Amino acid sequence: MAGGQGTRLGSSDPKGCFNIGLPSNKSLFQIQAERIRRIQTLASKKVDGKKVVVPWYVMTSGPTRGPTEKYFRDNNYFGLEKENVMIFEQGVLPCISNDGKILLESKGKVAVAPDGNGGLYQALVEFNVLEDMRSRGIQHIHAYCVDNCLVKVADPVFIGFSASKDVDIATKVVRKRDATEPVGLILQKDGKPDVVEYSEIDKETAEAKDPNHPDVLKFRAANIVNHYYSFRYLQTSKDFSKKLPHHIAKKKIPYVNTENGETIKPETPNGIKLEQFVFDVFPQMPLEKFACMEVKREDEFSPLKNARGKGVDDPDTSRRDIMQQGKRWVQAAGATVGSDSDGVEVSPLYSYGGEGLEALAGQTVTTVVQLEK
Ligand code: UD2
Repeated sequence: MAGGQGTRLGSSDPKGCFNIGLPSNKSLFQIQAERIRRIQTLASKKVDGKKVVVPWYVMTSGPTRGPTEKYFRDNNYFGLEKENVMIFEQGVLPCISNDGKILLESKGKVAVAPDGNGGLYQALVEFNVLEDMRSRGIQHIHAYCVDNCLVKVADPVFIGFSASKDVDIATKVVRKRDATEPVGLILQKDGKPDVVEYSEIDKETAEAKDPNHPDVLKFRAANIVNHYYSFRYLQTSKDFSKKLPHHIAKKKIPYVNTENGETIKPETPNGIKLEQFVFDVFPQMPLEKFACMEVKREDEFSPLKNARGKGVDDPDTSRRDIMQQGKRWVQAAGATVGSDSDGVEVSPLYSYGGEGLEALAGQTVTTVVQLEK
């Protein structure tokens, strides 16, 4: 899911193109592409060296589609085969004024905005992505948030866990950092799995402690936009893609002054944008067809939400988390890392999850090291 606009990040480029400042200067898209290449290599070893393809479907929105397609072309799909990377586009919804009128962006043009990451399901139908999956015999799909630099793309553990339980939807969660962390919360509501988004939860619910464990939050299963779908379920998208609820976000929306045709850029929110949320399909699931897997934040979740300097969920925390993970991996393989080193960048082409680093045993890694080959 790469249709979000990096407004909070302060960048006009698609988030996947963002360079978080690693020694290699790799962008989020490149890191994810190389993780796919590595997982193809690891899977191939399991089938006597036969070629394995993990196709990559990249959902963009109006503003991000062109720049994303160009970025992939200019970088030769980061070593992936072009025919296995499909870039598609989600839909839009009209922007509405505070008094309930559809806003015009200019004379004759309705102001619209991307329809939220829940627009995924309709986009899969519109762009025949489901047909492509069917033609490839795909049975298991991993959907994830582009801005999480630690994301284990096509994670065999998560997919294997979900397939072994024969569920239709599964979601990865991490322990919520604190009551104010801007994340959705996976919970059970009226006997069904559900998610309450951070923008729609009240303070006391967010702060409530678990009655049996007073030292932890009652609602602590933090959503990290990391979902598994069975193809068996996802192929039914057309049945529900237009039935998802709409969530509102109060926004400053440029609109036309119908007197003189000029576009006005408001200083304060003058209307709402409508968004669908990708997890709003969860309540469709009977509990026995839904699974939730808690994973370690330090190894799986470091979202890029804020501009540099914020100190949380920003480019520096993304870089830090990748370098520290690489350091843990090489130390686990038996290498010594110099105390003055701020970490080790291990290329995904070299290791997907810390495996294959045995050759480093007994070696000393003194500074920032980029293990590429
Ligand atoms: C999302 C989750 C929130 C929590 C948080 C963790 C949803 C609805 N909310 O909140 O529960 O997990 O992330 O980081 O999932 N996107 C699109 N099209 C759109 C809007 C968003 O593709 O129209 C993508 C976006 O590129 C990103 C993901 O969806 O990959 C999450 O979007 P966001 O970062 O705007 O969502 P956020 O942080 O408000």
